[in-house]
Amino acid sequence: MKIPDDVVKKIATAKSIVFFTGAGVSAESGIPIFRGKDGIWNKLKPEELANFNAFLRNPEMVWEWYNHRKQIIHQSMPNQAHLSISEFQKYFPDVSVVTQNIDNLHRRAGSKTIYELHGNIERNYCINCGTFYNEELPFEGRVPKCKCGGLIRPDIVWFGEMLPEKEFSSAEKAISCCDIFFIIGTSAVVYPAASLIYAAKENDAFIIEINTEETEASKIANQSFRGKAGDILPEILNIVKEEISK
Ligand code: BV8
Ligand code: ZN
Repeated sequence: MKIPDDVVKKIATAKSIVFFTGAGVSAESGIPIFRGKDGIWNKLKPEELANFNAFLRNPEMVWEWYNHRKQIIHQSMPNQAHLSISEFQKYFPDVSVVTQNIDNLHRRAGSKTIYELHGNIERNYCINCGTFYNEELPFEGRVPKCKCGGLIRPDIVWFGEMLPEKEFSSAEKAISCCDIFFIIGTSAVVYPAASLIYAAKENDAFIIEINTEETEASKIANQSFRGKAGDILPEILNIVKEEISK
């Protein structure tokens, strides 16, 4: 894959880099994406599973689904895309990850500054008193209950729910002063997360999209690479390392 020299130079001289990621960055770890031909939303309706009323109506079904996804995630490893993003930290002073993913793979790959816009499947809390339960919870078809008797839910942002204020505002701050904004593996259709792409554009960041397909973000990217993140990111990192070592 040819990476234009001016793009290599732009990245190599960056002071601050933000990686904005979606489910596509974890696809090569074996974690299904949401939309598109093999997306999980095709079989399931998000409204039926990823929302609070669905949880109240049928907590066992929602827990079953998240437990199933957690098993897949626990059998998965960070892939070359996660590992390359983590390695960028060795060469640049200010690298942040803003992710829509709940799979914890950026953390497992060694990224340090991560803003999780939609929560994290490893965290759970009581809907009654807010107590957090972040260890593995037993689930034999019965939804785990808090000491206070309240139902415990995954700490994941469901449709119709607000995003965590601190994560979102910290992500906005990082984006407001980044030189390079990578958009990796996202269809850019879920708001308000997707609005951060336009904030990056507003702030004159150089926008680089990596996706196997054209997306909503493609039209505002300064440079788009079509292909798998696990192939493209290591290539970009290697050529930027060469440029830096000159
Ligand atoms: C809120 C957690 C209101 C659950 C998720 C109409 C217009 C605009 C907005 C709305 C609307 N109707 C409703 C809304 C609001 C709604 C929304 O945006 N809906 C969309 C679908 C239209 N948003 C909300 O409800 C949000 N809350 O608005 O609250 C409010 C306001 C004020 C006060 C109170 C309330 C909450 C949104 C969060 C929902 N939770 N997930 C769970 O995971 O179980 S969303 C879900 O989508 C995931 O978090 C996921 O991360 C996110 C985005 O999806 P992507 O990551 O982009 O994944 P996708 O499959 O779509 O795309 C993958 C991409 O990767 C593809 O492009 C593919 O080509 C590419 N790819 C594949 N393989 C690779 C690859 N790329 C590179 N390499 C590869 N190997
Ligand atoms: Zn409780």
